[in-house]
Amino acid sequence: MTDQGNLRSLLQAQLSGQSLARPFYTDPGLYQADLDNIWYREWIFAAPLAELPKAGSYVTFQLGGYPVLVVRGGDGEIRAFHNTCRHRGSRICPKESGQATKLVCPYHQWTYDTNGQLLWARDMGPDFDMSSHGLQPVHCASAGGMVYVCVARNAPDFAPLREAADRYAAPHRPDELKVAHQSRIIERGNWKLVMENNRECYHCAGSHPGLCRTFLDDPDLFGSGDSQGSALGAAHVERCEAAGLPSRYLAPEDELWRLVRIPLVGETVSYTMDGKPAAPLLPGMPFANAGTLLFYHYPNTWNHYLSDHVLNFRVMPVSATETEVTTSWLVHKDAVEGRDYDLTRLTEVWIATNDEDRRVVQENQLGINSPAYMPGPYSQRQEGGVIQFVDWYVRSMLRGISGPARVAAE
Ligand code: 3BY
Ligand code: FES
Ligand code: FE
Repeated sequence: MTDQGNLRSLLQAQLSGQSLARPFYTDPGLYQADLDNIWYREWIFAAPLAELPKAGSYVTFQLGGYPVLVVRGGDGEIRAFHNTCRHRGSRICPKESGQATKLVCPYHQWTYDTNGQLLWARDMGPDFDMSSHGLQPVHCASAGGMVYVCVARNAPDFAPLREAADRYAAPHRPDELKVAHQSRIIERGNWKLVMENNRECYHCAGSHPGLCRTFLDDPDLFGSGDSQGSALGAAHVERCEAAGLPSRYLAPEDELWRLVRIPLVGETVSYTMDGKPAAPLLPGMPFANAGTLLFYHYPNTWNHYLSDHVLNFRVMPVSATETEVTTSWLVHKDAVEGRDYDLTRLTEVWIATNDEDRRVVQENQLGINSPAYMPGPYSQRQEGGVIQFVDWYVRSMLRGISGPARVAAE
């Protein structure tokens, strides 16, 4: 069902403003097409910079079929490699994260330095060339305190994102943050359902009692396009910009990513049950009631930069109907748990929100699995962000299948 001709007809038959046809959410062949045409071409959020604080800090993850390793070298540079040994291919780092001075393959102990060079391989004979058996590099870059990778041979231009995200995130001091907590959950739903759900708050009043204490359920603030449609949003942007906080809606033409700072409910300042701060004010922030800097980047991340902490969300596809969501809570590195912040207070709202979202996504998937499912209309008012995401997805897939043969690194 998913040869290129069929896929093209399915994509072309897709009506803007309606949810996708069932195979887009259920079919393993289409899942593979998503990997080939989106996940193996775009920049993918891998880890917060704060997770790689010193030389030898590393993080590993599975990007579709590719095990990937991100490591900070002795020179301080962060690099990414395919996590597959140049001997017989074993994964080199089986752990999800850690600290290493050298990368030793667990199978036959071939040993690489943190720059990916092969340092040692036992009994390979006099003609063996160490220098041509280094780890295979993966494109790696950071923006706004977030490390991204791209497994394509030619990665898309990262410069516009880096410039924008670095500038907007700077007052939150992304290179002075530490990971206070991380959670990893599996949602039994297609990755697009996870992203669609995040791009609207039509479901928020019904699902997120904790989050709604502080997050404004107003589609004009965070949907598609400029948030200046909301007078509250416009006033917030003006006040923050005047205090030196980059806040104005900013996105490239295709809205592959979007930055905008929006207010929270009333006098609340953070995602806590009482709306009061969860951690000390980040040192670059002029005031506490700066709301949240919203930043998403397709296909796999949305983020909140608050005045006292930063939340990074990483979405990774696992199968046609399973998606991993990793959440990182970041606070200033000098803040001490128990003295300056309480972990429960810091994390309880989004732990609950993630779980509530997991449930709605799973129910969404179960209903779509029904042969009776038909694409339904999005609310133009409430689901502009979903329409924009789905349109982006259809365009990206069409571009992918009509472009040159797949260029992902072998
Ligand atoms: O995380 C977000 O971006 C918000 C929270 C609820 C829905 N979404 C618009
Ligand atoms: Fe890595 Fe043999 S597979 S040392
Ligand atoms: Fe939600």
